[in-house]
Amino acid sequence: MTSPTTQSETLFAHAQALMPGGVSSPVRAFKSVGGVPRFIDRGEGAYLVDADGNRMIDYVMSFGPLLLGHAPEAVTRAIADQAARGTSFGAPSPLESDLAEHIRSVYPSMERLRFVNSGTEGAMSAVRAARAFTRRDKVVKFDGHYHGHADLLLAKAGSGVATLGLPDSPGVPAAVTADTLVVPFNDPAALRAVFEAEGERIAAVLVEPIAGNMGMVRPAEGFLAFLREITEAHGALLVFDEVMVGFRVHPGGAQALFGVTPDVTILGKVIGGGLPVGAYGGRADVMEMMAPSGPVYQAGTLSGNPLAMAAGLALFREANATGAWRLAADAARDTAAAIQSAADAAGVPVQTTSEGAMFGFFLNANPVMDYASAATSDREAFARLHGLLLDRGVYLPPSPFEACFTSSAHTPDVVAEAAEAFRSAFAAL
Ligand code: HOZ
Repeated sequence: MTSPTTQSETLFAHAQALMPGGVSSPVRAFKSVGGVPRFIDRGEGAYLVDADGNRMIDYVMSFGPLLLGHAPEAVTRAIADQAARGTSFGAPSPLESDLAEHIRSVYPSMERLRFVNSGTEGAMSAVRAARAFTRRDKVVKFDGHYHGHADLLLAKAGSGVATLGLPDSPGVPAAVTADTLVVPFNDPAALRAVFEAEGERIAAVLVEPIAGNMGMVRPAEGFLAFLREITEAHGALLVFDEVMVGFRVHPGGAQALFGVTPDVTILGKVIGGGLPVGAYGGRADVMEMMAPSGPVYQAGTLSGNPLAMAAGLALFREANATGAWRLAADAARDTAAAIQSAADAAGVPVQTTSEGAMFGFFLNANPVMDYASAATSDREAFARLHGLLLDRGVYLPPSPFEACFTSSAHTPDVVAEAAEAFRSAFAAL
């Protein structure tokens, strides 16, 4: 039943001679699950096809943006049309305002926003804005939350560093993270203590409202509302990093789902329909700090790139017209249920969760509330399960510390096919 990997092996060997670890981003090197990373030839709807011709149901979906599945006609046509009109201007285009208007209609808290090229850029720019606005330096983040790889936020950052077992990252000077205060997720007492000690120096609290980079971990009841209260009480800003959950856990993102309004929001790849893009935005008085309105500098030639803007607009138009979010959400709920029932039947302890078009699971007998509990999950069993599923035509994120994503192309038939693979894989575990 082992799927062929000869082509991926050859391509991986070639890539390793050219790029660190053979990849452009560490998690996809399969270090934590073993085996050869599948080199992808193409995506088709809910499926990936690798260089050996293996066709796999994709539950990564480029870590979020592909709400319509791979290569949806509406998006590829919009990209081709725009490419014929120019791929980069280094000057404003009306597409930026069109997409900004759509985003603001869904995220009214983003009174002003700026496009950047990735979630990482969005997070570092949001922190710069918050620091300038509050005239304070310290930033609070949560253990296991990932806000991209900017130096100041690369402290206990979940995701890739957790996957690879790195404490954090060499190359980040201690002085740069000295103002980054890390507290456990879902622990109001710890946060209260930090605010009691440092409240007047804290510019912002950054949070993934549902964590998606230490596996998928929900906020405890009332935790986000507590963040809103304590930041307001101390004159700090609340920043929601919705790079993973935006347009995913709810059509209006996590802030609509939980009814908590942040001061600043960071969005990522989903607003570019899978092309490289990000944005940060929020209260007008905070965002007007940014140049050229205000003195805070942040810039980029490819920011607001017309291809990415056109792709994002096409994705949202098509998703609205086809009810894509609901279809993807049904698929996430049903896939999580299939995992739960396959694990139960095999007697494997599992914790599953889904919200909207996103789901996750931990091979853990106990509920997961924070990074410490996520880290007690059975990583070795996850690695074996990952391989068993690849051989059965299901592609999960190659790390127990990533979340899973569906699309409207994950039809009930596709989910039924995946459910059969889960049954067989858990039985073989
Ligand atoms: N941790 C990243 C997503 N949450 C991984 C991105 C990638 O390797 O493509």
